[in-house]
Amino acid sequence: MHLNDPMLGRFITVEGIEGVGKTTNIQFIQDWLKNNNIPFIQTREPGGTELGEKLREMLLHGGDVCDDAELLMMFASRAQHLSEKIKPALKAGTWVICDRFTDSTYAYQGGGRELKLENISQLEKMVHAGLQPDLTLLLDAPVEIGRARAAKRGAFDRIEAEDLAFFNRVRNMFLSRAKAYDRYAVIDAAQPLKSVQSAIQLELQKLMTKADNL
Ligand code: T5A
Repeated sequence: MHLNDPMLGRFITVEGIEGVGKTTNIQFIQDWLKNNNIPFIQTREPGGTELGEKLREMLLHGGDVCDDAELLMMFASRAQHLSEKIKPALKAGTWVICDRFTDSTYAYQGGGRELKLENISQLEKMVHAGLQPDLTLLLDAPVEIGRARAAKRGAFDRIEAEDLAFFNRVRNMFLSRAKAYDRYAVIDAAQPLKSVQSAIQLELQKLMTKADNL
């Protein structure tokens, strides 16, 4: 929706299974935006606000959280995030780079946990009807590669501790959404980092050109 309004900032989300390089490449995206004098904020989900970060801690490092509670906590964090941070930034013409957004909910709670997609879709409509990312960079790699990279970082959190079948369902859901929505760019994250970053840079340039031509 933002590409129709040149006064608004662009909304970029970065998605993918654990360990595919989201954190690493968000640093690259920030450097690219700085070099192009584009004002931006960088944020993440779950989290991004005081309430969101508390929910994140409970979601990733708390005790038992049932699947429906997990879904609702993701959207509670998102509602606060949109109201407090994302929407005000976009309105001020600031670009927003977000590490994960609603596509992760479809992938993890819909694909991984196998919760009903229509429930996720209803919550999506309630929390951000009419607002979608302008560009979603899906960093895609086989689960074994992502897991091996993530494992180097140390102990797994509550969600990371799920099995390979869970993460294969997550990955497949991301890929099927990428086929359905034009805003997605699928980047082969199994490549060496330099090639991944060249592909990301191409997508950022396309987005900037579209914005300039409005
Ligand atoms: N979640 C989130 C839901 O279930 N539902 C939701 O709605 C939302 C929003 C959040 C968790 O919450 C879940 C999903 C997650 O389980 P997170 O903070 O997003 O977690 O963390 P992770 O996905 O776990 O992020 P990671 O830090 O594990 O992975 P990254 O950021 O993708 O990977 P990164 O950049 O740290 O890289 C990992 C290692 O690989 C190397 C890096 O140097 C690093 O060592 N690397 C490469 N090596 C070789 N070649 C490349 N191309 C490389 N790219 C990176």
